[in-house]
Amino acid sequence: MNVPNDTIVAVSTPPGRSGIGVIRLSGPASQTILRKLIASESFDPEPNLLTLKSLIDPTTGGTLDQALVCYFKAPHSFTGEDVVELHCHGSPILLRAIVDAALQLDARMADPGEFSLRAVANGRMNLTEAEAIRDLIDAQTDSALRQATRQMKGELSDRLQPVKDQLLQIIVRLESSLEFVEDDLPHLEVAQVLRSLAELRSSLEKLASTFSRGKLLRDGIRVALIGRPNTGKSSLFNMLLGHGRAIVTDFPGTTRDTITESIGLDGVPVVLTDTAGLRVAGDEIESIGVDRTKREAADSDLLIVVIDGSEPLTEEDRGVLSEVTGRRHIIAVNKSDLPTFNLNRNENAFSALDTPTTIVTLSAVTEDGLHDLRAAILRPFMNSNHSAEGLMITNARHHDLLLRTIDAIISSEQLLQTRTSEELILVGLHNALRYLGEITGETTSDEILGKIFSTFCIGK
Ligand SMILES: Nc1nc2c(ncn2[C@@H]2O[C@H](COP(=O)(O)OP(=O)(O)O)[C@@H](O)[C@H]2O)c(=O)[nH]1
Ligand SMILES: [Mg+2]
Repeated sequence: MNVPNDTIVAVSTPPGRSGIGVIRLSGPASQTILRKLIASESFDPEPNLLTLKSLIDPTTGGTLDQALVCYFKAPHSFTGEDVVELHCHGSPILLRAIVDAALQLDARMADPGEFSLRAVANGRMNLTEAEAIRDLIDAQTDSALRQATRQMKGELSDRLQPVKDQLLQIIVRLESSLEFVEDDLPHLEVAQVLRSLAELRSSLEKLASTFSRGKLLRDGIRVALIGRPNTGKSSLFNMLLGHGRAIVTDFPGTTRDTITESIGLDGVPVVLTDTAGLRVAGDEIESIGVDRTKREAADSDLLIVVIDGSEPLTEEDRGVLSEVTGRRHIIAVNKSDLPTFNLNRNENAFSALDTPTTIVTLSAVTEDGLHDLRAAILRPFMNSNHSAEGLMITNARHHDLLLRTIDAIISSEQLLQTRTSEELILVGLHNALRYLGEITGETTSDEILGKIFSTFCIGK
């Protein structure tokens, strides 16, 4: 991997005011730049120790800040290069001024993820570990965080290593048999290789199948509450959130805009949207709200159609129900606490829907049925084979490469069974090995690496 040999700088803490803000430098000039920033050419910092210093503006000579500075000597740093951290006061203007000073002293502004890219290039971590740090930073629930931590510690690469070793052994065995055997591979040899390949494949298939759950943990699901006004969408939204976020009134059309909040359900991040409801709008604001509702509904993974079970279905209700045909949805029949509540009278309308339907009866007032609703939201996305624990594939890139590895192994198995062409069998197995190497970064092209690291934060 080609990495430039210059010195980069970035603010590593989030934008905005804070107690402290950390600026990070990495590259051969880090220490020289530090000396100039503290106006002390002879400063010989002890690695890994914080020292309190005044930061000086190199052009004006004025004091910028009092900061704790720390030097990490290559290769014992995050990036494997000389690194300097400046723990300054967390003023955005101050941090900008210090970064500007470093830029004048020949540092370059770091690209997103460039510190991590250098860490991978210098062998401080592998690609899956770097990606796990990004996932850790982005994690939205405890479960997603736990998965990221496991992968950051190298669990995924550790799991893949024996597979790679075995694959390599098989390749070596096949290659040497080919050299010595005049005609075909002996029967016994073929049977053994086939058995080993089947074992490898099944362990990879097992790992790949955890992706449905792993993806869910990382990306979550988008859920929209839809229905005619006054059925209790905002009340249910607040109930799922656990606090009163949306305004609830008796007046139809109160919710005029969409409101979105995130909740965690069983460790799965759920982005929940309360909508203005679908109806013929009374005025312009409401009509914009209704348009947004339609857009929001189109973007969602799951729709919750809220029906007022204390009243007969109206034309508007039927209109909403007709819009969910072909979409993943739940019908939430609300207001079960009211004496006029009657589920049965609507059953015909529900059973007329041609998509599989889950019906949940509930009350936003008594919170009866809340548990059922939460379970119904997750059910369509859960693969019952998987527990919430254990190592999971959470990254689409890893999943895709696992599937390619499996395909390559399958095609080699088929060729081996029919004894078609030994060379082609080997090509397939070499491909499989390369795909596995792309997961951990050994065989990933610079272009792909660039794409991956561009999704990281600045300063990471
Ligand atoms: N009795 C009863 N009233 C409810 C229930 N859910 C909502 N409501 C009432 O129905 C009215 C409309 O509720 P709201 O959540 O604003 O409906 P939206 O227009 O669909 O968002 C309000 O007066 C709520 O208090 C319920 O489960 N039981
Ligand atoms: Mg509302």
